[in-house]
Amino acid sequence: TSAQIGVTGLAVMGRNLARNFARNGYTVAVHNRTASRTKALVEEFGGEGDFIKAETAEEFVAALERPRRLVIMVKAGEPTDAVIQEFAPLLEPGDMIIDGGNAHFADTRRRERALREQGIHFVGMGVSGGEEGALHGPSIMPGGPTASYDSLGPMLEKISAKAKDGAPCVTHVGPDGAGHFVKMVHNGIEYADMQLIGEAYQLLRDVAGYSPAEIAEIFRIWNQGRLDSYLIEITAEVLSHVDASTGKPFVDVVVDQAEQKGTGRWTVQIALDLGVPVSGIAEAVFARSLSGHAGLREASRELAGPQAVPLGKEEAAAFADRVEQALYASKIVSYTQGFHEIAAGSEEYGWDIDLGAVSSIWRGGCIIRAAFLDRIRAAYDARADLPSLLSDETFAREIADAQDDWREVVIAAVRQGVPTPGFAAALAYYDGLRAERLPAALTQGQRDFFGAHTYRRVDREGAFHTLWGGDRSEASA
Ligand code: NBP
Repeated sequence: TSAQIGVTGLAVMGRNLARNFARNGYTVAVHNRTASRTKALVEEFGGEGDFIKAETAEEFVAALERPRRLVIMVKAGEPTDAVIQEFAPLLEPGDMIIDGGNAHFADTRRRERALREQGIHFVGMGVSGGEEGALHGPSIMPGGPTASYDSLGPMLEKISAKAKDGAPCVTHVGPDGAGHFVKMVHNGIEYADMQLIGEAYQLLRDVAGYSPAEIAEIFRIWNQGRLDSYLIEITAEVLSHVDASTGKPFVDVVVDQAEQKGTGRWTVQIALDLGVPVSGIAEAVFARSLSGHAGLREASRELAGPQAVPLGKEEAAAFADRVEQALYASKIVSYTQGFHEIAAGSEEYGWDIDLGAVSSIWRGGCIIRAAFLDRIRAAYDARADLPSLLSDETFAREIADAQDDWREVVIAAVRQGVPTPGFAAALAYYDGLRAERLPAALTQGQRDFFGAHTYRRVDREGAFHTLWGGDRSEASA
């Protein structure tokens, strides 16, 4: 017998993905650099389905039916290149290499180009949902040649998460690096979501005066409404958890320095290159980085702040409702920015990404899964060429309803000295887009003054320069 699919790289993700394929009835060839992992997988989980254990690369390739489908699930970066170099010479035209790691999309583009010359289909595949997702159904974002999706797609649809309406959380995102690009932005949005939830928590604690357990209850209530999402749900779990050794709220015994692996940072770096304002995601990345500067924070502890006045009980409850509005409005802005980045990447690289389909496949399996994504899906269904999520009538109306409270929350945060870079940046983005006139006109004047960079006029076509150092007459440039 031969395997319909092979997985090499059997750490948590690869092992669980291999088991997921096997549990869905596929024969799976399994391989890992260190053979003991392969052995352990088959010993522990061999009963779940049909596995073919391969010790060498040659055995692994020989076990696969043709065209071969070979999934790589190793550490992103050099290990991925090493594994490709090991296997590519053993493959034939039409075979597929599927990289399920968190590769940078530029690496995926490079690898796809190189392997295409050999006739090998390279599929850069974003996988979200962590180890649980890999086992029970992740959200899958495959890129690569359309032809490879014809044979790979049905298998991925089987192992993927399913949205509440039963739709599989996978789609062919687009050519070459499109899948990994979308996975990258997914992670950037995840950073922003987490930051906004963190800000809501801190406001409820420091301004409204609630305890972590009380805040957990508030999040549980929010989770029954429009904020219903995996991240809100686990936030309530984390906040209600009590540390066994001290009896204190768990959140109070954890060092408040957030780490990051890089995909959020990539989202911001690429957004800078594409000229897309993803201020909410950027603030989330910077907030993690600020938290990690322990020495700087220590040295800054004595800096002056406002006299904080905690709210009374009734005011606190009303304030919590406002925070819900601020969180929801800011969330709409984060997604607006993230989808803008995907649209810009799609345009830049000619990927033709269907934004509605992207919102669809994030509805299940992944970390940002949420009822909210159904609304985004509906927005793109209503209008496929929506210029921005904020142009959708429903979102525009919801923000209109939320904006007074959103502003009040940012004002309260500023007044009490609670940092809310996510809420504030989202609001500034919203007001920036709304503004009739921006000071960009002044910026253009300054640029023309010191660098003769020219400007355009509101009333005439063309580029102009004012002779600032002379008689200040205007010349066509
Ligand atoms: P790791 O990222 O920890 O990678 C460990 C695997 O890489 C092992 O199988 C290891 O083999 C193999 N490997 C390394 Br390291 N260097 C190698 C080389 N030069 N040649 C061959 N194999 C090599 O595993 P993971 O946490 O399961 O993640 C796998 C991929 O999935 C990563 O790209 C990750 O970013 C991505 N991802 C992870 C998550 C998550 O929640 N963890 C979610 C989504 C995506 P060995 O056993 O011989 O050392």
